[in-house]
Amino acid sequence: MPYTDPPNTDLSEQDKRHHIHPFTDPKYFDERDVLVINRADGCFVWDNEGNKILDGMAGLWCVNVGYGRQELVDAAANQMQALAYYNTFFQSATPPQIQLSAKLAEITPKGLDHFFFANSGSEANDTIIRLVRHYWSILGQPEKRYFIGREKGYHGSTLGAVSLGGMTAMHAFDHHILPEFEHIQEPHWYAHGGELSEDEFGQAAAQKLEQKILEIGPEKVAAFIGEPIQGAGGVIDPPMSYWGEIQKICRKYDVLLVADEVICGFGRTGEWFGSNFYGIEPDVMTLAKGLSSGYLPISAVAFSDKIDGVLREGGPVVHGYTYSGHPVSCAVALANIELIEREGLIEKVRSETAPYFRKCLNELADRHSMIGEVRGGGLFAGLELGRNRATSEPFLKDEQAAVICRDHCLQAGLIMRAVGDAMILCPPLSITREEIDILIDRADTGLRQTAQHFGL
Ligand code: PXG
Repeated sequence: MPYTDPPNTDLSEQDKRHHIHPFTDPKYFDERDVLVINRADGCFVWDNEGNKILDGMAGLWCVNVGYGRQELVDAAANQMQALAYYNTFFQSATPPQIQLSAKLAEITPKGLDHFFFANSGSEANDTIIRLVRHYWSILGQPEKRYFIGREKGYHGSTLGAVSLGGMTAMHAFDHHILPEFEHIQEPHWYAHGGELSEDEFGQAAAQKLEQKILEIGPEKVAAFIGEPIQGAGGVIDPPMSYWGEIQKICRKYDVLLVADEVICGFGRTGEWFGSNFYGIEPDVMTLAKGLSSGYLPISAVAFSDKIDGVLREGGPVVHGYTYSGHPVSCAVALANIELIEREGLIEKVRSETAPYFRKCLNELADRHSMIGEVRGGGLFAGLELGRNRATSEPFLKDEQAAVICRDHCLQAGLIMRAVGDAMILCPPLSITREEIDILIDRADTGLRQTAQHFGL
């Protein structure tokens, strides 16, 4: 049964006493309550005080099919009853994990037919670091160990994944990233484009990869990793000229191309994967979040036929997690993919909701001179805030404009994320036009109150 107890304000107090929150300043709770969410349906969540809030972030970029889908609940319950757990170590497998591997081979880009399972995007990316280095060793090039990522790239929180990522605050947190990880500037035209056209900037941003490879030495570079559209860094969609050039450079220097599809995958861009959206042919892909729409933790790494062929010659794969290919998570992921297919969700995003979403966001920007840039692709977006679009006058860092706007949006019944000075949206793919209207209306209220706050 869903949780329907009457509001219990003690929950917030208990949480403050006993729980260390990820990505949260503990001092935040000195004066504020914890937002306790206790049920959800479709695109809406309910907090502990009974407020119904539109979840403009699909949880944490993951609830692609929306909340409360009975098909996924049934898949989990049935699988738990049949086989709650068995492992995939030591020559074992389970039917849901086998079926999911075959299904993923069908929907991922051609040639990516081999899957390693884990439980989170971070673990999947750590898997990539280990298996890619192993791949180059088998080929007699053990010195090919460097990974190149991007500034503002996000690939997770484990030591390996945080080193792949380019979040300066995360690097500063424990004063250390692993050696043999480098980063190039993110391809954000609005921020760094200067006098260049969007296309020229895309090329120039990609050429930074070539410069970095030459600086390190191509014989030492194992792979380049990037999110097709950067998510946690502020929804940064590169110019269309970017990815083709990146791919060319990777091929030229025999550097593997890794597409981190943790956010872009499973329909977010109106295609199955961000790689389809940009016409990328990666050697490796990271999958998580939308793989199960967040109903259970599961992630996977997709490897190309070529990499798989080499790994087969390299002896045992000395890597794995107790819950790699967990049968219940795999059953839910399968049911999730079937649901996406049956409801034609990706086609609906591509031809209907994403264009409507974008039209509404552009109209919202027309009404608010605080919105300097509307960016993103498919059903996710970033709205860059500044004091005035016409003069490009930014907010000061300690004015915390986006955080203030986020709080006003929440008051208005909408969950958005604040990243730097940008407001981020990533609603469930099941969102309807009517719900997009509600979302825009509430964002409008939040923005108006933010403008009032700053006397604009
Ligand atoms: N890759 C990408 C592209 C991600 O967005 C991960 C890997 C790591 O996945 P796990 O499952 O280990 O969290 C992510 C996760 C934010 C935020 O602040 C974004 C993520 C996670 C937590 C917070 O927007 N993305």
